[in-house]
Amino acid sequence: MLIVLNWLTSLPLIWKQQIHLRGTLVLASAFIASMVADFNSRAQCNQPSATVPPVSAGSNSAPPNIVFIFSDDHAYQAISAYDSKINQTPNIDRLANAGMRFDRCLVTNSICGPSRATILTGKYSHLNGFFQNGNQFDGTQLTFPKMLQAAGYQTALFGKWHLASEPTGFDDWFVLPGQGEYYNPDFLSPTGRIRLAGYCTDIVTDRALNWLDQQRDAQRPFLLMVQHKAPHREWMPGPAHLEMYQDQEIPEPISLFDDYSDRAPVVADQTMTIKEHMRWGWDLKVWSETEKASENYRRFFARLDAEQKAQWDAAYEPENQELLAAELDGENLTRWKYQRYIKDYLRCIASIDDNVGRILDYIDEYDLADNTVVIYASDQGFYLGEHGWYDKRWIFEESLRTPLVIRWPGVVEPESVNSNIVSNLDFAQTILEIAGASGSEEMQGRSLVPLLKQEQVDWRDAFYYHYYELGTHNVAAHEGVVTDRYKLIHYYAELKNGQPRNLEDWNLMDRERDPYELKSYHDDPEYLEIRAELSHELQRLRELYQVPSNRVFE
Ligand code: SGN
Ligand code: CA
Repeated sequence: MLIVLNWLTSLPLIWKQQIHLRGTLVLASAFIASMVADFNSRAQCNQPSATVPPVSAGSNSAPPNIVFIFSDDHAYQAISAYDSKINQTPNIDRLANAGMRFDRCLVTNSICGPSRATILTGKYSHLNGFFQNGNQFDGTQLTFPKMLQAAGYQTALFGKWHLASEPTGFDDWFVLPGQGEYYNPDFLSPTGRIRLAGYCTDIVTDRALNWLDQQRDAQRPFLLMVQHKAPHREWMPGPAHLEMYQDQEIPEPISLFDDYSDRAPVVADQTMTIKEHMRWGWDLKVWSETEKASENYRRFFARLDAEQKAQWDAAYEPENQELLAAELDGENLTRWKYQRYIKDYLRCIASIDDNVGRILDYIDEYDLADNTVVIYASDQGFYLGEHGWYDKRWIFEESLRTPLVIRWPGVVEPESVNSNIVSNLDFAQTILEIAGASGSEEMQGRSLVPLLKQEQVDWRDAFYYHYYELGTHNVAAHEGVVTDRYKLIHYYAELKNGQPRNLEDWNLMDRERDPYELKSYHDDPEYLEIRAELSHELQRLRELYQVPSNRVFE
């Protein structure tokens, strides 16, 4: 099913029909036929056969190995190398201490599948065809793993994939179906489906290490992608971390009680607040006696064996009983929910960090460290109570920004920090250049290698963002331009009471005056000039990136 949103916002959208599909409202308009043809003809031009470039003659005789460790929804606010106020991540910090931390890595579309598609292709959603979760990735497209294969690399992928089609461009792959499960998860591989006992973050790492040990061809460089499910909702900690942070109070973010005033009304219309939208059972792990008899409860615990379930109950039950006795309400209840949420989220991250350590230890032990580039990143950022929220999607800073740390021994100066606007759009070209392979003309990012080498280069000072999905968490479709200091945001469609409607709302954020993004200056006469400049910049970037005047998505 295709969705087309008319870009000419002065015209009303012609909504022909609405269909609920897997929880996401799918909309269709009168433009479908022409836009299908348009996207398909563009997809035809992107076939890899003609465009896989030859191996370039690299200056280094031994191209480096690349280990790409990737998590799902890991906020930079929860990494101590990024000055976290709430946790410690000693192993991710090992990477940052020996490499470069990027302080402003922005995603093109802050949601899982689209971010992954952008990373693989080096293209915005409108060119790689993956606009929102639920789409199916066109695996015939040119991707950086395919190009590394063509350059002589052995490639392997473990963990979360979430692109619906089978992985392409990997010699070996072993992935979670869909979102995957935290406990005793199933995996898909070319040989079928298998269920493995244990905790997902550990198993993904075990498999990756086993591949390094048993399946790696020592004569060739490799790309190893280790992609965790954690710390995705519903934030289920592993057995080793269930009791971490008990009896501790985690600091709250400044905007936990944001009232959404002074911004476009759509900002208040989302359904992703800690206060209202967390489910008592699945999210907060407090099951009432009635719910304990429900199918939901059975499903939640279906994967845990008796021992795991007993450990789980021992960790949560005493606190749950205290909560019931305390009869909290109002802000105190929200505070309690925040504590439960953030502790579970951080417990999931503690496991990721331990497992990052296992990979780094292996690389050290087998003398691979000197010629292996290690990258740590997430598919997007996440709200850890800022604006009262969990989840992502918005152009606001916490979900727009994602962590990016790169260790490249002998090239990247230890403990270096970069504050340029970089993006997941740049990952493909960066990895290709690191490998000594050429990028493709079709890719829309830029290699970060000059920044990694701290060379003086002209860099982008404005960035284009576009979020499309209407449905889960009721976030408006919006696009915008982002600079060091400002954001101009255009909200152009939303669901109101489950119905789609056209919107024409704008916000202008000034992070220097308002670092927590609590107020729009769009209608402030003082900002007329900057508003005009940003608006011009938005148009320029739309042209540069070939954003179609009608948006199409499946
Ligand atoms: C699920 C989550 C949402 C989350 C989306 C997308 N609900 O639907 O909270 O926004 O995934 O996440 S849940 O109850 O099923 O956990 S994404 O990382 O895959 O994009
Ligand atoms: Ca994600």
